[in-house]
Amino acid sequence: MRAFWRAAAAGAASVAAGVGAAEIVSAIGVQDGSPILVVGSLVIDLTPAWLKNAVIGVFGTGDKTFLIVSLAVVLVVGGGLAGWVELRRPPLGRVLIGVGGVVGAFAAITRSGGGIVDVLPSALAALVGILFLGWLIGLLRGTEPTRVAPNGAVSRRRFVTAATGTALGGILAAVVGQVIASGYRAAAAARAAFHLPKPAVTAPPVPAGASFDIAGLSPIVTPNADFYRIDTALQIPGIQPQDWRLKITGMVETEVELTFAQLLALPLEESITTLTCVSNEVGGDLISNALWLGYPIRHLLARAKPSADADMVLSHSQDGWTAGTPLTALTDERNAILAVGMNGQPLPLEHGYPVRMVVPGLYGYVSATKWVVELEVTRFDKATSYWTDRGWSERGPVKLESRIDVPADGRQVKAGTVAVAGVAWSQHVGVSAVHVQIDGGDWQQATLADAISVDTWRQWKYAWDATPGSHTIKVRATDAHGTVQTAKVQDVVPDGATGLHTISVTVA
Ligand SMILES: Nc1nc2c(c(=O)[nH]1)N[C@H]1C(S)=C(S)[C@@H](COP(=O)(O)O)O[C@H]1N2
Ligand SMILES: [Mo]
Repeated sequence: MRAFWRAAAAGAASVAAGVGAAEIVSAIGVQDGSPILVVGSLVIDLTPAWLKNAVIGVFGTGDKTFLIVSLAVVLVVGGGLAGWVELRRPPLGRVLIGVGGVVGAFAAITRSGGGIVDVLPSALAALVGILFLGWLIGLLRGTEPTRVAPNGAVSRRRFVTAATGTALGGILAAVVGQVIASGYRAAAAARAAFHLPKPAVTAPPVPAGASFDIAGLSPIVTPNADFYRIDTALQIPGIQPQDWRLKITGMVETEVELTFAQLLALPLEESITTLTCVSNEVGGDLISNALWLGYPIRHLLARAKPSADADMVLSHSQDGWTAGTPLTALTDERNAILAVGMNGQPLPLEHGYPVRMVVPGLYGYVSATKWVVELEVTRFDKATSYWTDRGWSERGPVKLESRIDVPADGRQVKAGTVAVAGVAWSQHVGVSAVHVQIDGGDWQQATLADAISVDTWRQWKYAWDATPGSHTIKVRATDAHGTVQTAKVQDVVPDGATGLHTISVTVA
């Protein structure tokens, strides 16, 4: 009987250790994969309405607490069971913990916006739980009296210390994880309650002819969930909108300070702008296009009155990241904005909630500061930024590029007419033509979809008469100045890749 309780305690402690480790990791990295929260929200979704209502009837607004406490009870009881089973029939207890991990992973991946990385915390929880269970049950077995050591080879105290330490460590880790994530979660709650103001200036409608209906071709406007994400933030800054301030400082006549409420009260403008990363390889997917809602930075800079010899704005993120943008890119007529909305939604947390910069024509590392809190007017010969300090170029205009989306590289297609299609961009200049080359032959003119603006990518398509065999397909864009995209291969460092996207396909 004593052994039963000790084994159960070992199991519960192991589960605590696993969950604690996972809570810490999800708080720091994955953000949404907290096993407790994902399983909790899965339970909420699966609970029939009558039971939900009954629980809310009894516990009122404490229903969430009730859920978390119930889950904790389930984890302790389940862990206890695993410990007991592990003592009697190893490795069934460890298998049971593994099953728990699978449930967590399932819950994580089926959450809206859940992705494959969200399974990691649950996988880690299971792994840590299994390791601790094996260790603790091993110790427990050692405490059983044997002929060799009548009082137990391992002292009971050693087992009790190990199990208690494991349990306390796990609980502490879970609590610390919750504390670390609380800023992010509070910001997520504020974002969920926030409704975007109506634009004073709406974006011109996307022309019907801006997109071709071809399976596999990138949609002309990228849904938020599919928008590429690049940043150095291990923990996404959780900014409460009421705490957000933008300061314009440095070489200005008057410093300007703006609250979120003041920003929202300004006449906000919609614009569709493609964003791309300097680390995008030729043919890569670090490029997306969204409808932004924001306020032109040039109006704010006009209030601050930069001094005549300033030529750069060093924008600072809440988490200390910086970008150096040419002052002229923020004061000329282009749509350089402080964005609060993305595709009709408040900025997603990972895309800069509550406020980020969007500057057409420049790679993100020199312009697209997320969680922006300060615009420091300065000079290129006085200040450097996060990535220029790490060897990337001071200036980062987006290069003329094109990409083949369909057919996918390495794909097998049927002989006959095959739709070859993709996107091309020459931000702030515009694309005037796209050509396709099959097996090194003549460059053939592709059909361009209507442009939304010079600041967005443009779809193209080409009807290829595919004959059986292996073929290579290349694409090449020409910009509105008549400049032809270079075939010269350059790596992404220091200022963006060049070269022609080339794919191979087999025609059957
Ligand atoms: N605060 C902050 N802003 C940032 C970054 C960052 O690391 N931190 N990365 C930049 C880079 S390199 C790019 S390409 C864009 C990507 O924006 P996205 O994640 O919304 O696509 O954000 C930019 N803004
Ligand atoms: Mo980037």
